[in-house]
Amino acid sequence: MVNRLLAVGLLASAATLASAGQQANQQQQTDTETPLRSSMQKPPEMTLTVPRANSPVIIDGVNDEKAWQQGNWQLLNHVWVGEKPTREDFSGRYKLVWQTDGLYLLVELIDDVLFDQHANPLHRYWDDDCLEIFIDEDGSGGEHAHNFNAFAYHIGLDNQVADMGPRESQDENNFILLNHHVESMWKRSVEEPFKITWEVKVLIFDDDYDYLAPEKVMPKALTEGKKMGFLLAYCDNDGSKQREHFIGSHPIEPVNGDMNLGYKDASVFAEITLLKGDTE
Ligand SMILES: [Ca+2]
Ligand SMILES: [Ca+2]
Ligand SMILES: [Ca+2]
Ligand SMILES: [Ca+2]
Repeated sequence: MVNRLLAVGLLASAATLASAGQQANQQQQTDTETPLRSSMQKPPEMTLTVPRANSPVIIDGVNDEKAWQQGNWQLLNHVWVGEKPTREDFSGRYKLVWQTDGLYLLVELIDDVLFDQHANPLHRYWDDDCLEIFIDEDGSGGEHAHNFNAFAYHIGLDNQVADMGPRESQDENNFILLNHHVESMWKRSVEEPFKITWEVKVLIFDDDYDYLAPEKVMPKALTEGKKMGFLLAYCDNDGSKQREHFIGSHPIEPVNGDMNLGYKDASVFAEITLLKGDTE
């Protein structure tokens, strides 16, 4: 920009220079404002587009639907807690598609040991193997530990779904089950026994969700162009007291060395944008 202005200055009269300077100034304002508005200040690595499924998805742990040929695989490879696992210990990838009635997720992962040390689905669910899906319906970001500004759905190996609820909720730690928000099924492979195919349908609820009167709250209908906050992660434990790895879909900027922020701060979520179906 400076070089361009210098070149313009050498060639132009004083009056033309003043005019060019005003134009450059206006251009600069436009350049800085437009990307902020369209991407909600998320850098490219924190954004993802999601195609509309062109055919139905059956949640059965089998990825044979045509819809799963849409979109691109995304890696689950950002270490938030613990050491980087070997490929055999944990590796994973995922795809997203959407329909009016919800967000659909296909996860393929390898985990060498499935471990469910706490039978109670509300007791230290993050220290058992679990798939974790973070949703912020309006992409607002912000604190969400004890409110429904955003959700952190922990899907246990028994397919039950736990999250932190409001401070007055039933459990002393305010943990609640939100099983009706998520339909989920996973299956292991005969050919590759440590490989798991996990299919999930997530109903999208906004911050008006009322856990005391769930039958009164309808999930949101999804529409083209909608933007939401999203992260995916896997808590891998193969037999330890606490989870050994927490591996996420996107990088998280550490605060005092801590990257385990998704369960309480939706501002660290990535941004997904719902698009029309593939145009092939
Ligand atoms: Ca299926
Ligand atoms: Ca493992
Ligand atoms: Ca929100
Ligand atoms: Ca495991």
